[in-house]
Amino acid sequence: MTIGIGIVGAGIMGADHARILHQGIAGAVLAGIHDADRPRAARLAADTRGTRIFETAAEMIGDPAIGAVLIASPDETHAPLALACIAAGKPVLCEKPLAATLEACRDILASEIAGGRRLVQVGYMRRFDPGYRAMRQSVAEGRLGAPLMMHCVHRNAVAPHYITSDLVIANAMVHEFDVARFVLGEDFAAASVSSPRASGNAPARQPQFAVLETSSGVVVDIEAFLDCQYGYDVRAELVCENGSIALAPNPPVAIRQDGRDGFALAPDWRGRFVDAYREQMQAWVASAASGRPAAGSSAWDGYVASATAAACLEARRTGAKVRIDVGARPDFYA
Ligand code: ISE
Repeated sequence: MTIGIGIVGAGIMGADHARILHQGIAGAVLAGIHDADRPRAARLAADTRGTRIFETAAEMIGDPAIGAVLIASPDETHAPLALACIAAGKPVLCEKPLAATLEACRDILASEIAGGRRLVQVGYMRRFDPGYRAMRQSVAEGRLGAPLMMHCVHRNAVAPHYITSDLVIANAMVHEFDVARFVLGEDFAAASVSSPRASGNAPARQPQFAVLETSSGVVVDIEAFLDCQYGYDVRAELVCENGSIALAPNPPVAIRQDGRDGFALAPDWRGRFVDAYREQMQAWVASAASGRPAAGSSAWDGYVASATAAACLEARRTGAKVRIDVGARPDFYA
């Protein structure tokens, strides 16, 4: 059985997902594109050898040729689109964040639970990166003793103009919120945030530095600096009682040239996480075909990442340490 995938949004991420599908994902075919900007949809359709263009997202979601929907449109559209897909009984891979507000995240949870099927996977692709998976496994096996601290660095060369200091947290740092929970296997209990002064290269946007505590007392620090100029740089080290485990440079080859010895950096996340994006897509298609819940982040995980971001935004605003209480996870998401 081959599932027809419809993509909403033909921007950077929509185009990247279309390319991955077009290059070949077992059990799936790119079957439709919708973008509010029709010429942009037409360009992507042409790049993917004439994929069908739908005039509205609703038409695409309702079309029998579309078996599952990938949402890569602006954040405010995620919730209405995900709700429409749940109503139509179609699996969804929704780019992060799950929704633009916590209330909208809760609407998605309620609608999925009411429908009785887990249809939503959130595009926190780092869960499919081998480095983070190895960290998670080492925690699960207890090989290095109990985890004590996790240090995370998240740098982009240059951020788009619309990314505000708040969005550095709500749109970029959310990756660390999700993947640190994935690695540690527990929720956060408290957050505090410091905002260093802005770089002269991007005077309107401050880097953000968060310190989170998990319920068992692990401390996770996260630097998010989206204007570092030199490339895409994501690092993580988990420090445990008897050793530490860290992400290795990616790609794992060093280049010696012009008197230097070093590792090349990808210009942005699409290159750094190219394999993770592909694995994420393949896992999503497999879950859509089998009807089993997706292997990646669930709607609950998406909600928790956004709730953690909301706590960090409050901590940034008030300068206080903020308690994080996401409530009990419904059994539906166990
Ligand atoms: C950006 O906002 C993203 O969406 C990417 O997924 C992330 O890896 C990148 O660092 C963010 O700035």
